[in-house]
Amino acid sequence: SQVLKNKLKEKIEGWRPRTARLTKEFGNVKIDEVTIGQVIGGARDIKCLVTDISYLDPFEGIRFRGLTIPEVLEKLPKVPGGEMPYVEGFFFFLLTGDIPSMKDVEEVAEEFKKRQDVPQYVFDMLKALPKDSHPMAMLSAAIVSMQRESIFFKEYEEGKLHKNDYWDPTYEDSLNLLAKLPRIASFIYRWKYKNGDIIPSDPKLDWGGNFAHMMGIPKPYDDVSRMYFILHSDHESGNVSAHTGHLIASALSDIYYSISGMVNGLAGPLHGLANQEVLKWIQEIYEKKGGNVPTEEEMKQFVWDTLKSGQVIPGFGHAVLRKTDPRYTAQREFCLKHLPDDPLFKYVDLLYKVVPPILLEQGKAKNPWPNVDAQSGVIQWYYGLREYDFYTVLFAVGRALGVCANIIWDRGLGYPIERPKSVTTDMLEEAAGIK
Ligand code: CMX
Repeated sequence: SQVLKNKLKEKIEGWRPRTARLTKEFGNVKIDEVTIGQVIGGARDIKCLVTDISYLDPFEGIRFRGLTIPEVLEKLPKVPGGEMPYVEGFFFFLLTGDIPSMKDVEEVAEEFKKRQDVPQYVFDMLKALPKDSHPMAMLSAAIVSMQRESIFFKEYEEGKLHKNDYWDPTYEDSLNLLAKLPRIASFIYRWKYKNGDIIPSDPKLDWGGNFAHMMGIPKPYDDVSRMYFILHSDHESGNVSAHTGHLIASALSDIYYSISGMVNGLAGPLHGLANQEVLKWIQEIYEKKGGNVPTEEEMKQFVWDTLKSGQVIPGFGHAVLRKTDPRYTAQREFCLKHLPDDPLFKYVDLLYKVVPPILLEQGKAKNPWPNVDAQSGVIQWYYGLREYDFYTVLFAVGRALGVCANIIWDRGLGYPIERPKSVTTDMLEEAAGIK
């Protein structure tokens, strides 16, 4: 079906004059200035990227195509019998900015189903890796191993592609890759942790539902998966994973190279891996307390001990957000509804109470509030997914939706290769007037 592709074509062509006019007529208009602190400090807050897929307000949190998380969860077509929207419909929405009809959703779901078969060599390659390889390394390797499937790469090599059409094979590559991710991720899980007992795909199911099925986890894990993938999809373009994907793609490397690189960035403990770190950290208290929920005083002591040993409190703080992450809140609401009495949820709830005042008292973190990672592992644990090394793979599958959407639009609008400028320490000292 061409419904999504035709709509996307219309949207991209309609948008191009806006981007072209801004560059041609207003290219010298200043929107920011850069300080020495920002240059040394990881380019924090410098406005130098553009995306229309999502926007992160420091106080309100993320909006996808203008909608808040509660609005997205409410407005998008839901899977019959479930509480959560179709991931397929959400992807349509990310790409076009329009709420899809049920018919649109079904057509995208059909596209994904047609493209879901994973080449055998991917599984062979994964099986050849040592079993103690980190699942994120396995995922990244699986994705890059499929680079030979890239339609963009082939068409570019053949010299057939006009710049205005770059987005088209990028779209095809994205759909081909996204369709396969539930299969690859669940294979890694079952191969690594369930003695290679692989569950075949069920062609009747939607993308999120089929993932839950292939993981071997019963309902309502299908809804947990859909929610998880939607919440983790995009967080504008400056975070490490999205930025890495965009940067690699800006060299016209194809989707397989770009998304594999995106996965590698997400695998760091300050970024996606934090959700695994949260679980590991909570488990430590859990074991110390023999499974009992600690008192508020005990929990405070544990938080201070972690800080005093020079470690960060995983799941708290954010480079942009200055308020509780709405992705945290959405998952908290899910927990309050489905697992209010779960002991780990009680831990997380207690942390929500004790950590922010401590981080404020310590006075270092600019944002003392919890981020998405503080809550997500608890839900996975509750539904039986206890191999927390795997959690960041779930994040990556979700994040691939947003990063693919961004890369398709980058190509559609003809954004150039990215190349910020460096300076030397001498130059900064000169600018500061101390040299
Ligand atoms: N615990 C302890 N210290 C923290 C902290 C936390 N949760 N968050 C920030 N700080 C410290 C920083 O380490 C930094 O200390 P130094 O001055 O000694 O280097 C200081 O506070 C200032 O940092 P910041 O400007 O508030 O935060 P950054 O923008 O540099 O970093 C982040 C943001 C997320 C990396 C940081 O808050 C952190 O390490 N949090 C814990 C890890 C985590 O949860 N990451 C996941 C984020 C969401 C995601 O991407 O998945």
